Amino acid sequence: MSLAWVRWPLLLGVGVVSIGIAVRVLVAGAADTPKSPQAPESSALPTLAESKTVRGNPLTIRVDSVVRPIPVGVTHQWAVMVQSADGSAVPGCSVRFDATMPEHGHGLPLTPHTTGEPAAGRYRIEGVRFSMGGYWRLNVAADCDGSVQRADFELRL
Ligand SMILES: [Cu+2]
Repeated sequence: MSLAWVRWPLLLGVGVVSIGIAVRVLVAGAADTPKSPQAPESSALPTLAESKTVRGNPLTIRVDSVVRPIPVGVTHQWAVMVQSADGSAVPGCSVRFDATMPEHGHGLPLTPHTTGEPAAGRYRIEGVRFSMGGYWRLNVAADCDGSVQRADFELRL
């Protein structure tokens, strides 16, 4: 009897925390919506902390490590988000995710592959494993009904 009184507020509390996280993620995504005209193409690649967006034409690509901090020597998942120029999610794309270490001339020990689209425009990438620390370059491409976008991301582990 008295336990039931304790449990309900706990369950409610957990629900509120989860919603809070979901809203924060959505807000973080929305904050990336471009408000100004495209900046001139920079020669420097975007440096990736744990997630990064590359705005492109016709598509904007965002990558997110599902595991944080990004691990070395552990197979883990990434997520690739694809948006159109107006910021809306683009579903049904064919997404490719690969990485190389340009300074060492090798790639990943496994071949990452897209295993699903858990939300519209959000693609699950499995089989990502960085074999060592150092400078990696992620090569991501999305083919959405003939609109093709490539984006490279720098990653230092
Ligand atoms: Cu290496």
